[in-house]
This record gives sequence, C-alpha cells and structure tokens, in this order.
Amino acid sequence: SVNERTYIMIKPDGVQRGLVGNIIARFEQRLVQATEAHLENHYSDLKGKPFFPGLIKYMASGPVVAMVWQGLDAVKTGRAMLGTTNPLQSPPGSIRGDFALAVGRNICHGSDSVESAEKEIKLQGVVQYTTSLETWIFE
Ligand code: YYY
Ligand code: MG
Repeated sequence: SVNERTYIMIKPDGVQRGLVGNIIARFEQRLVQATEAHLENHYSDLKGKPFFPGLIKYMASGPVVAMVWQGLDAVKTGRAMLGTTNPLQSPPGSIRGDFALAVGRNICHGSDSVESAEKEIKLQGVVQYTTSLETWIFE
C-alpha cells in the first residue's frame, strides 16, 4: 500500500565508513515529527518573543531530520556551517546562506552553546558511539 513502511538500518561498517549521509540522501525517509510540547521546550529560551507562536507552528508542521554530531568544537563548527539566524546575513557557502531566504524559514537548526546542545539532545534522546576514525581527526 502507499502507507507501507520498511525498516532500514545502516550497519556498523556503514556508520564507521562515513556512509550515513550518502545512504540517507538515497532514502530521505529517516524522519521524525516533533510535538508542539517538545518544540516549546526546545525553544523555551524564546518564549515571549513575538515570533514564538509562528515558530512552534512551523516547526510542528511536518517531519524533521534530527542529528547529533560530536567532535572538536562541534557547536561552534556547526553554527559556522549553518551561517547566521537571518539568511540574508549568512555568507555564501553556509547552509542558510546557500539555501534559505527568510529568517522564519531558515532550513536548519544548530545548538548555540554546549549547554543548549546538552538540553536539546537530552530532549530528543539519542545513542552515542565512538568512530574508529577518531585518532585520525583529533590531536
Ligand atoms: O539559533 P538560531 O536558530 O540561529 O536563532 P534563534 O535566535 O535561536 O531563533 C530560533 C529561530 O526562531 C530562528 O532560527 C528563526 C526564528 N526567528 C524568527 O522567526 N524571527 C526572528 N526575529 C528571530 C528568530
Ligand atoms: Mg538558537
């Protein structure tokens, strides 16, 4: 049927060999939809801002893809890769600078500090693993 579901699992060798993105790009079905309660907690620092209700409605409007990345200065590196909150100020080459136009539709979230990353990850719930490439990447 059109609503039939399948379970696809990237096995340890696929994960260690860095094939996750490639495989997800082929399926683009590894999706979760956040509840409004989850999002209100996720964005609790912005409660009271004029754009808050619209932000929650937009974020709960469809499936999202949630990821956790670990590495040296992962929070700052992630933010640099995203660009600024407003896509207009995001440099070309950044995710928001290349793909987004409006501040309220800026494509991708990234934690703004180690503390908020810990909060957001805890809220989402994820497992942790060590890649065998680690000794090649970090000093
Ligand atoms: O961390 P970042 O996503 O770059 O910005 P935040 O200040 O945390 O705001 C979260 C989210 O809210 C932002 O990605 C878009 C939206 N938003 C908005 O719609 N209008 C604003 N003036 C500021 C933020
Ligand atoms: Mg933020």
